[in-house]
Amino acid sequence: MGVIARYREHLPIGPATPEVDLSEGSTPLVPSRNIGRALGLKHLYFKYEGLNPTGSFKDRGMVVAVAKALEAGSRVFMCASTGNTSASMAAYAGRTGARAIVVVPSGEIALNKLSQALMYGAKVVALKGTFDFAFETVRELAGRYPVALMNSINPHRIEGQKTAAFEIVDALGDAPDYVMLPVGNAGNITAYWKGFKEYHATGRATRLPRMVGAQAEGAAPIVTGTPVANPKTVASAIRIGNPASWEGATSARDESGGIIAAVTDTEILSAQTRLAASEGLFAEPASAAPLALLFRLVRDGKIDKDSATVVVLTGSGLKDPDAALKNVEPPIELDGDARTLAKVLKL
Ligand code: AN7
Repeated sequence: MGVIARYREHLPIGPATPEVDLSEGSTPLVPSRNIGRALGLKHLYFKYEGLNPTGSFKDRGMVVAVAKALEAGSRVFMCASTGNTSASMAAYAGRTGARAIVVVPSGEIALNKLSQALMYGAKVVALKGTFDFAFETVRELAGRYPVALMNSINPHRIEGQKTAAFEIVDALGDAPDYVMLPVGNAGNITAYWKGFKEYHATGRATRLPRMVGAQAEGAAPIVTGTPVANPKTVASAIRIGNPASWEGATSARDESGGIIAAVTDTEILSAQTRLAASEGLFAEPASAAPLALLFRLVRDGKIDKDSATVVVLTGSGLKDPDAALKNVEPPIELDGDARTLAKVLKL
């Protein structure tokens, strides 16, 4: 069952909305086995969004945006992307027989995300410049030509993405104390906050979480309060200098009593490795940013040890093996037999 079937009554879906479904959503909320204990946190969970059909949380919003675009008669979808949005849009376009046009910043997106967009049949343009420039360009085109803009300024994306907040409450029985996630174009933090507020308003949750956003130090416009002309970070998914949902992110932060802070690339890569090696969860670099921030907040005594914390792992580590491989020992190259192998391994 996809998110439209599961949360239909909370979504802008009517009898005229075509059925679209890739069994997205319903991702596991994995209790921490080792990191929580090491930090002294009793209730730490990972919302593993990498298990969505295209490997990221984007599928939740895309399924709703695609259903609504089809309902409105659109057959050409367009987006700018740091990779995951384009993979997701291309998949749903392929599935529904629509055309997908993807504009990515040339040389700036992870290879596996690019391979997804191409395999799902999108027309991919690698545009020279930043993501922010690609986004501006696509926005301009969408204003001028009959194409549906599928970036997260499309409100139906936010509607779909809020279902992740519903799932967390449905799994835990109430909202947690902290929800931590990476912030790039800032649609997701906006969507989560909307979801928690809606569940709270209907009484399904008795409280609201504090929203904690993580940006990368070289791409931290919301933290510094100024757009970044040339954002730089190993976490290509959140290499964004002028977020479209800036206002949504600061509202989520301020209304919830949360924070948005920056972490370094070194912290991101080390959190990514620790997450994989000690929890068995391989997430892409952007997804490790909130975990890196959690380490810092715990160190600074800012997180109550009895609190329930959910760290959202927004994308699969398989999206960007190049980034991951920079931070681990390479395989042992060996030309030998069982005896030499045993010796090398010190068995
Ligand atoms: C894994 O795909 O912007 O703050 O074009 O891929 O809602 O933008 C991706 C963003 C976090 C940030 N984690 O979410 C795109 C794109 C992963 C991501 C984010 C992205 P937003």
